[in-house]
Amino acid sequence: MKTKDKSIDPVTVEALEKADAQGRSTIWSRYQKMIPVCGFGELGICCTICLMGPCRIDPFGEGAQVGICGADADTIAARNLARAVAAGAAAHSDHARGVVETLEEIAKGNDSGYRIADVDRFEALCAELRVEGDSVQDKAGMLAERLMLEFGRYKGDFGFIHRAPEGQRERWALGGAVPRAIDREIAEVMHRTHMGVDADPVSIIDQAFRCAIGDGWGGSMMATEVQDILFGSPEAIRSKVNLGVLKEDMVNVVVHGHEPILSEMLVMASREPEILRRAEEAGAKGINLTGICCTANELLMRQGYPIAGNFLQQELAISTGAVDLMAVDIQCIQPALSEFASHYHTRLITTSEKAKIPGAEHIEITPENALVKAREVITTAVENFRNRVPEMVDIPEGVTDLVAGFTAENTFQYLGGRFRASYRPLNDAIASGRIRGVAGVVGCCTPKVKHDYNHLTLVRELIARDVLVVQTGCSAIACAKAGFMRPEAAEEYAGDGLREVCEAVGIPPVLHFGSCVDNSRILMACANMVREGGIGADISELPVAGCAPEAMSEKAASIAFYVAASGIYTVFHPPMRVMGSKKVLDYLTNGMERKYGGKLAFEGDPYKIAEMMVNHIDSKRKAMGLQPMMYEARRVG
Ligand code: MSK
Repeated sequence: MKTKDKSIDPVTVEALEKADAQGRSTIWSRYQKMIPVCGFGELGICCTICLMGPCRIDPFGEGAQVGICGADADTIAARNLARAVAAGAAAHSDHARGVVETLEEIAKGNDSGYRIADVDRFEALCAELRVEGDSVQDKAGMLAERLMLEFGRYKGDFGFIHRAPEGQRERWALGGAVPRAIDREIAEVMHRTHMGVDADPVSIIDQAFRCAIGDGWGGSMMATEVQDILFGSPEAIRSKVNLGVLKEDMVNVVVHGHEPILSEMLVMASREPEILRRAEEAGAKGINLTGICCTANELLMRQGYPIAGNFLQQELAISTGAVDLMAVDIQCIQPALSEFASHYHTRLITTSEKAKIPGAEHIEITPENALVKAREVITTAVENFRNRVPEMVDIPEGVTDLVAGFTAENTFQYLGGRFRASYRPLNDAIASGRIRGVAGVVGCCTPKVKHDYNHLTLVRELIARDVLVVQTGCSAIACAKAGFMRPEAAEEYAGDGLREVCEAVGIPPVLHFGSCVDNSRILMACANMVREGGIGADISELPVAGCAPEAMSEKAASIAFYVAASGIYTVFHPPMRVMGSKKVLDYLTNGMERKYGGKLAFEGDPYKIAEMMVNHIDSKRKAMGLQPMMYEARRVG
């Protein structure tokens, strides 16, 4: 495959051509070596769960139709998928646990460097969860304890489930899908899928839905809430994106992973006069902090720090020869980074006890020592600036402007203004046919799909048809690079109705809602639209749809599961590994709708995905008797 066919982003193509010419191993070259991928694994009908196998089912019906224990293709595919969902839910929820531990540190009164940045949000959450106390410190301790309960509670109401519309809660209660506790549902997926336990594919998949709901309305929502409390609730903010944000004359520190616990402390350390003085002494004009993946999204949303790239660009950032240090925490960090960095002067530092990489240095950051260790990390970067090899420095020029920082809470302020700060303007615009509906386009990028292509094509098609798009994760970074998150994008790409709304209030037609855990913001936006009334009495009645068109991680599977189980039609690509099981495929794409109000679909062509999502949105508009659309869709291209 030619390099230009691997990514739609010219900046990525330029950097990749250089890396290829230098003979570097990249995620694309490793993927090529893996082709053809194992067909049994791809169809989900290879079982490695017990030690009798591995077993695989012959999809052509000639060889084995059951494994050694008698599990058939349906049981095997269901078990494999349920385990993937549980792993994704575990990742999000363990992230949340780390954030709550940081809140606990504030309660102890230790000089950790952390503080409560959004007191209003903190007080509101305390009131919502009926946490009382004499002082902020007191309350912080009790709030942390109250939230920790959600991981292992054995009675009482779960998490933030009370925030979901009543209709959805009733569906979950009827279907036995209300989570009992975050960790319990993850553990139960693992138990049920152990050899010789649950063999009914629908029963297994339903447990995976309960586990995923525990992520969306539990772990992920908790992570978002507490991060906003600790680091500040985002507000609309301008910044820049793509590899060109790296600076030749500055110390470049790239943060990568997911937890703002690390990056926020690096921000503090990088602003300290003594460290800045040392940078100057080393010959640098300052410290340039930027990021990859969702840590970057967190820094962007709250502080406006620029983003160097999304998941597939992590090695390419190092290939510029200008990254003095890459600090990684958890999730989406390719182990290949350590071999890749060995060809450059870049210091690769792992910082989480949970994520070590052979060949990388380890500086462990905990809530107790965060600021001290963050200083050590930044100082290491400053010292390493001296080791730059000028002839190896080659930073591609492209950068794009963007506006980020939208949330379920502030979106209505931007849409309605100070005097009409409610979801009413959004609901009215939808009801009157100015805006068709809302789509969440989220998730990763993968070498299986031309980098960023599905994200950009789908989002361009949607906004041309007056669908307001909200985004998180690497999908948000992809569309920011393409310029969809500039207010001018409304004029350039949006249909007339959406353009009018965006131009009236000065927002882009594509709103950046944050990192992967911030998909909980999208759930809350849907709940708020229902609460405002007039366009659906339940999330499943709203003219909304979701999509992860270049999914890669198990977290994406968990997100798709909780979004669909919350009543939202959700398209996913590459397909989940269930194509070898008619029963599981049929349940996910059809049968589950009766129980949850939403369902999944698998499709890889972004034009077809757009058609499917728009058709779904239109069917919901029709069912609610909303006005016909005011304008014809804009022609794309
Ligand atoms: S970082 S989970 S590649 S969105 Fe959240 Fe990007 Fe997917 Fe990781």
